[in-house]
Amino acid sequence: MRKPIIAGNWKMYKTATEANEFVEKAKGLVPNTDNVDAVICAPALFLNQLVTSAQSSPLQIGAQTMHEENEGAFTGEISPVQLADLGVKYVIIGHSERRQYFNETDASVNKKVHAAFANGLTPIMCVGETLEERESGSTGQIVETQVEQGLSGLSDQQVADLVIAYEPIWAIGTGKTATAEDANEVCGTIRKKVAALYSQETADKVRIQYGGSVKPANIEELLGMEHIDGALVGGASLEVESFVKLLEAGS
Ligand code: G2H
Repeated sequence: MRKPIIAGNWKMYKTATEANEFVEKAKGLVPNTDNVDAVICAPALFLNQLVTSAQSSPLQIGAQTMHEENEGAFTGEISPVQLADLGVKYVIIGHSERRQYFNETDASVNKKVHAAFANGLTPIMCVGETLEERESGSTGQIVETQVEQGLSGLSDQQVADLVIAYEPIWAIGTGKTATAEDANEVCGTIRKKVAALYSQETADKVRIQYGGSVKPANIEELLGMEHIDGALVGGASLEVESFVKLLEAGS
């Protein structure tokens, strides 16, 4: 059985003080995480303090992006070596906002996924279609291509350990959610693609999250679907109470 993973993606929200308050408050409220992985992907500035403050809690800390090189003259960037050294466990790779505003491509996503594994980080690799692509009926093809190119060159074991987040771009921060059935269908397409590229055994192990306006009101239905193993959550992960409700639904 795949263990659900609920990951908050704070994007560019919160100050250092607010981030600390969140973790302190969450410590007493986060449910037993034997049955669900609870992750907060925070702005890079707070990762150091959050890894320390979350140590005595079930929360695990993730980054929202990283560079693919271990070091170098890349002003403003953060390397996988630096993240791993801090004790960060997860890193979101290729979020649609990175693809849209920072020119990330399937090729750069692939390099970053390899770099994450090389440094002991678990990548949360994001894929998803635009509204135009959905309306033209090419969702399956778009997502399959993103999966194939993003995973290129990875071993079976790495793919089994990976987390894939299916985030339809039209559902991000818009309040529009894909129906649970639609989300499950695309997550099923992703799993089938992994089975074709690797093996059914590997496809049965990879965890696939849904992301895009997930909230306490819709999480249970989404998690009840065969191919949905968790959620990548933006807005509804910013308040402790709401994040805890999401975890409770997953545990
Ligand atoms: C999609 C999601 C988090 P939200 O970007 O990755 O954000 O839940 O606010 O739609």
